[in-house]
Amino acid sequence: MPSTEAQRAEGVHPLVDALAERIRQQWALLPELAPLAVDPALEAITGSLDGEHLFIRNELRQCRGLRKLHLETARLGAGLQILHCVFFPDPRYDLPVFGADIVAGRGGVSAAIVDLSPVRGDLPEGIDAALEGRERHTYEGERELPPWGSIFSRHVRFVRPANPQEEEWFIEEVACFLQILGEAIRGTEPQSSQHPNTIKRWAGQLHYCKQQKQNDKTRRVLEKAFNPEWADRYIEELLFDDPAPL
Ligand code: BLA
Repeated sequence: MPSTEAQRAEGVHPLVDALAERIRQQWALLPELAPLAVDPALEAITGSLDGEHLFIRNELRQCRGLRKLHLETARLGAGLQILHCVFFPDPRYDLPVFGADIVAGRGGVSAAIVDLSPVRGDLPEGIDAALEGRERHTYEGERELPPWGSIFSRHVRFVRPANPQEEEWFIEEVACFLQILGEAIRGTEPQSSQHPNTIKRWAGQLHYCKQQKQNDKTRRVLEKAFNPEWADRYIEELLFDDPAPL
C-alpha cells in the first residue's frame, strides 16, 4: 500500500494529496465508520504507461446511512493525476450522494468539482438550507457542466483553481459539504426497504450512476491506461456500481 509520502515522491499534485487527507480526516468522524472490502486486485494498482509510472489507490468504507464511501487517488500516465471520491447513500436514508473529483495535468488543475447531489428530485430541506447559507468563494475560472451533469444540485462547484489560494478555498468548500452531510447522517432515521420514498431514492441513485457513466473522459483515460474491458469492469463494479436491489 503506497503511503502518502510515497505518493508525494511519485509526484501527486499537492491539491490531490491535501484533499485526500482532508477527506480521510472527515470520514473518520462519521458514525459507525467501518471497513468495506476492496477487491485486493484493485486496492493498489501499479504499472507503467508510456514510460510513466502509473498507480491507483482505492480506499473503501461504510458508515451509518452510507452504503459505500470511496476514495480513489491515481496517477495515470502523462502526468495526469486524479482524485475521485463518491459517498453513496443507503437508499433507506433520505441522504444525497456526495461527489468530488479533481483532475490535474502538467498544466495544473483543470477540473475541481464538488457536490451533494439529490436522488429524489430535490435535496433534503435541511441540507439545501445549510448549503445555501455557507460561505462561497468566487474563482477566476468557473466551468460549465456537460449535459450529463444534470444530476448535480444547484450548489455544485465546478472550477479550475488558478492559484494556491483558490486550491485552499476548494479544500475548505469540500470540507464544508462533508460537514453538512455528516450532520444530516446523524439526524436522519432510516425508512423501510419497501417504503415508496426508499424506492424513489434507489431509482434516483441508479440514475446518478447512469449519468456518471456517460462521462467519456473518465472512460477514455482508463481505456488508454489499461484496456476497454478492464475500464468497463472498473467503472461498472467500482466507480459507479448500482445500488443493490431492495
Ligand atoms: C472531467 N474526468 C474529467 C476529465 C478527465 C477525467 C480526464 C477531463 C478533465 C477536464 O475536463 O478538465 C478522468 N475522473 C477521471 C478518471 C477518474 C475520475 C479517470 O474520477 C477515475 C478513475 N467525475 C467523477 C465524479 C465527478 C466527476 C465523482 O468521477 C463529480 C462528482 C465530474 N469529471 C467530472 C466532470 C468533468 C470531469 C463534471 C468535466 C466533463 C466535461 O467537461 O465534459
